[in-house]
Amino acid sequence: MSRDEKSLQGAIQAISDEFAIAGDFIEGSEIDSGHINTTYVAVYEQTCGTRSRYILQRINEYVFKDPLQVMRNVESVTRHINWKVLRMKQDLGGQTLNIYPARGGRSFAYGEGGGVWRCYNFIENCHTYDVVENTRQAYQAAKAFGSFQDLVSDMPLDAVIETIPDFHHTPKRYARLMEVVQADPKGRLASVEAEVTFIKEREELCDLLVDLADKGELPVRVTHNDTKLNNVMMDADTDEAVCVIDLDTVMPGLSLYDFGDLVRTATSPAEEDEKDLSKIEMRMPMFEALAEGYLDGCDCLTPLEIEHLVTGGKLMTLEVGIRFLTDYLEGDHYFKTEYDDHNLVRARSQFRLLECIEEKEEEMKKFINRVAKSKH
Ligand code: ADP
Ligand code: GN1
Ligand code: MG
Repeated sequence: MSRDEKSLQGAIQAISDEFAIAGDFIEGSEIDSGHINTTYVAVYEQTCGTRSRYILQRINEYVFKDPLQVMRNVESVTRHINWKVLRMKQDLGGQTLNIYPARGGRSFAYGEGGGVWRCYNFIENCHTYDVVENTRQAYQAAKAFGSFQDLVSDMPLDAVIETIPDFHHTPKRYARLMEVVQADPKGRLASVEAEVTFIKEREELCDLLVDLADKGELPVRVTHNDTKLNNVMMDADTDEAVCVIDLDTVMPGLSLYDFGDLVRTATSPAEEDEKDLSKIEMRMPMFEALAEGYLDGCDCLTPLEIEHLVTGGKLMTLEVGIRFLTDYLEGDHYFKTEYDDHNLVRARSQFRLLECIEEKEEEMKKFINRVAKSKH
């Protein structure tokens, strides 16, 4: 075992031993599919020989300024939805995200090197996808997030606080990008002028949903706010959606952000960081499966929300592109990156996807009209 590997094993054991896990630590590993938190899996063996896996996560404090509030939100949400999943929505797969207590009964522990850590049960016999392979996966993922919306629809807005203020306030995201463009702190602006022009041409889109929400025409609900495809665990044998994860951004928001991020992450056959833009596509069959799944999972949407489902897809793709580009210009402090231009590559792929969505917008809207009529 290399020195790095030994120290990783030691770090995983040290933090997992802070939690109420039975048995002996066997081994650990890191999961790197998320862009935000540090996520480990730890395997423990009980005296009877049974092995169980656990998730250990360090909440990213650069992103979440108040990690303990994140934990309070996650506690409220899991308390609110888990009994319903087990009692009424077993068809969702039956596995729920549960917090393991730490020493002293708290829901978190401080790591040796600092930081707030938590422990979850490992959702078994499942995996996540970064790219959707077929319409069944698209339907299942969207149905799970639609059902999630349904499950939290009776939660009062003040049961969760904003863990990241103005997370999906797209006009503020736009304004922040323009400030960073002015300041150009890392001298990277020259390489992104075409992208900045692309965004400026779409400034009106940034305001659209926030304006409708401000006027009271779109309901502010408790929403997930980070519904990318790899935030839902799918059964490894059947591709059935089993459990929605990554609850750190569950807070007041718009359902259209949730549907929109599914469109962003589950319609293209290419990865989010695809460099070859010709591989990016908005596949209508995937979009159709997403719309069917989301509307099957959630029946609380108003006619105006349904009318703007496609806007949600366009907006989230633009907004996440703006966020990647802002992070690139600021020096890559927010999203985890693997190489120098990673955030720029991600931003460019979002803008290409947005163009693809714009090309098919009318067709997408027609489908939504049809499917909404058939469900009422
Ligand atoms: P991030 O905020 O960094 O995206 P996530 O909570 O989404 O963190 O976790 C990152 C990845 O870890 C997920 O995409 C999933 O593959 C895996 N993961 C997270 N929680 C669990 C769990 N309870 N069981 C199994 N895998 C999990
Ligand atoms: C982050 O945490 P993760 O990887 O599931 C980000 C989302 C972005 C997404 C882009 C808290 O999601 O908002 O849309 O990356 N999460 C946070 O891939 O900022
Ligand atoms: Mg995630």
